[in-house]
Amino acid sequence: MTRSCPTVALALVLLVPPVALAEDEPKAEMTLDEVVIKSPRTEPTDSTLGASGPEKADLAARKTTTGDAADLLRGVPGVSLSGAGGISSLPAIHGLADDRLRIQVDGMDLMPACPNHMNSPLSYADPSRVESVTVYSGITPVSVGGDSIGGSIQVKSAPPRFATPSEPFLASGLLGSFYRSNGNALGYSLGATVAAEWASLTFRQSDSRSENLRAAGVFKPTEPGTEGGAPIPGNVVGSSGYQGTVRRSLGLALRTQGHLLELEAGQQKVGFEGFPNQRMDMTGNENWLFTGRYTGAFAWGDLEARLSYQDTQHEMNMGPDRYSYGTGMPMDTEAKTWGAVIGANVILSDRHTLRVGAEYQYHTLYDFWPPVGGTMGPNTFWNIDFGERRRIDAFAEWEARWTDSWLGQVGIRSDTVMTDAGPVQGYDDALPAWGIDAARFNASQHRRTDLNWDLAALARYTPDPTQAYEGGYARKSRAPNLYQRYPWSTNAMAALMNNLLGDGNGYIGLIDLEPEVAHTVSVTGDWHDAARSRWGVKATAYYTHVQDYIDARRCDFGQCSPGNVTATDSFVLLQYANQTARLYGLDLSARLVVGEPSSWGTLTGSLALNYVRGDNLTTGDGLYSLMPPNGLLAIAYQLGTWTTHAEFLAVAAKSHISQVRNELPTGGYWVLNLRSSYEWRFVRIDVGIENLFNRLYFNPLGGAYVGQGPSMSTTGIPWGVAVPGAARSFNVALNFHF
Ligand SMILES: [Cu+2]
Repeated sequence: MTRSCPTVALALVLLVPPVALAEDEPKAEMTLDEVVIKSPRTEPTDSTLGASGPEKADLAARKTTTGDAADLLRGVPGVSLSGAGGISSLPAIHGLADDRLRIQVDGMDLMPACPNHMNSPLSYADPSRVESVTVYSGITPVSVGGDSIGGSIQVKSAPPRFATPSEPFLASGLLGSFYRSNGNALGYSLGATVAAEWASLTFRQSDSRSENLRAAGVFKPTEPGTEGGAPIPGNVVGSSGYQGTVRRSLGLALRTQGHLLELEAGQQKVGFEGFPNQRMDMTGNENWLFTGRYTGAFAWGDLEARLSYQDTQHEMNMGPDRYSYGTGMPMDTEAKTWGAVIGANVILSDRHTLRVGAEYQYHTLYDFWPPVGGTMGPNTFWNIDFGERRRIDAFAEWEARWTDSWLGQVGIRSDTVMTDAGPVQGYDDALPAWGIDAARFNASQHRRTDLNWDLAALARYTPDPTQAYEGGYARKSRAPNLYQRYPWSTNAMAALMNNLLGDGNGYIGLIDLEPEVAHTVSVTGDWHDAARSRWGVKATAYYTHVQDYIDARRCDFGQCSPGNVTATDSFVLLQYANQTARLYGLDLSARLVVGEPSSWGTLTGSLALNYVRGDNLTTGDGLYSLMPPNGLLAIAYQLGTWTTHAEFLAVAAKSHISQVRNELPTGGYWVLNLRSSYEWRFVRIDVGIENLFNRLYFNPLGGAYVGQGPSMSTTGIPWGVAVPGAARSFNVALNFHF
């Protein structure tokens, strides 16, 4: 396969201006390791101040004690996490979440396949494998954006390890385990690598499980979750446990001078994952992922090509904390996604780089609910039958280092997205509850093609080594997903099962939805000492105007009642709608190191403050699920390989809410976390206490609590209870590597 790749490279060489080849060879003396491992020009990370990520020490500590890869983003300026299942939190950047962001795991765009987006892209990432997380929260370069209106998140595993001439055979392994007292959560990870100088074979596996989490106080009545079952205590978060979440992968990497080929087969399985803010639980998920990736370094620059295939079988039903109604309610989803990406960084000269690329993605989805009898039979209910989403992208981005202090970057990108879905049927189309909506949907045209384009332009001024300023403008667009266009039933039960937001409401799709188009201006200032080792302050201000923002309106047609339109204190049925929105805000982060790395150790203080505001300009409503003003103050003490952290998080009350959704306000709170780690040569031990003072609080992005009881009707579960944060937890992790 290595032989065929130069052909692709050659084709690309022919497309680029001859100046690229006429240049002398700036990379010729670069060693192989530098080329394949660091790939310094593959990503524009160092080109934008808007890119950030967790501190290395934070990442190392977090990844050992969690089964949820999204946890690794905690504390990154501008990022907040929406609660969902135990291993599937959804990140938001500057108030934009889910598939408004481009989230890539090892360069792949993994597709969720579920009417609740339970199997989110990051739920497939094994946190113990993650080596780096890059968050593009400012002006996102078009080379890392596309089909999104918010920022981009890139989660990456460690690059393959090879032997060296001095040590021609390499074998390494790792074994780790963690325990969290809240939920009795337990997890392990293991891995082994054998490698020669030219080949490397790696196996990784991890597994985690947790019982239901406890809140730090009573937040709802003590009642049985299921018919005649044992009462669920008032402080226990129903449907928050998970088990059997296995992730395993086998990867082979081959290299020759300047060329790297990586092949990987990965499987993710979930036995059960509860969702306290959804009306069902994931009772099974099996995801297979096959990928091939080629990276090559040439005299003219570097080239990357990727192929991927994702196959998902997803099952939902009522978990043990919910009414089963005697029959349960199976809901199945089958999806396949093919992806191909090719991209090149062409070094035009010492100061000019051109990035070009093309992407193709084809996603198919079948979402069907087998019959259970009564009015929910005798046929299978088709929520989405043969849903298709096809995306074809191309981009070009030019980066110029005009002088040592001025950098400019401009990029343009075209995204064409086609979506379609086949005809549907209800459980029994002879019944008006199913037949009328199905006939209406089947009579309409389902195919839509969106011609989207993005533009990003930014400039950076670095007057001296202690300060830098960056500003820019981006136009970004995103086509609706299949679950925003095609769910068709106005029956309350069916609509309640279609919910991407965790607000407990029901949603009906709208085929005529237009793509969202966001216009963002953002400025960043970065001040620090010349070596970036003692102190730093970074501030980003942003303003985004979104045309055709996909918000929602109350359903006033089909089976929706007049009361649904006016209700202010109940769950409601909604239909997606294009409206105009605006978001703006400020991120501020600061860092100060006190003391020399000497026998007394070093003390580091850091502070992150986030503010975001979002308004629907069409209706005057607030946008859903925006984090109220919040701050994180952290103090770290490091002595040799012993590090101790104290983390103080303060969050203001959430009062600016989405009224159309009857979103719940939440109160202000603070939480203190402590953690410590020590590393010997082969061993690392982490201990921590989260929520040290055992404070009862409600995550403003936790959604509505519908984790127990009769969840299949709008009124079955009391409205007005938010999902609480976790009570105090003692955590410990032990990791060996050799
Ligand atoms: Cu699901």
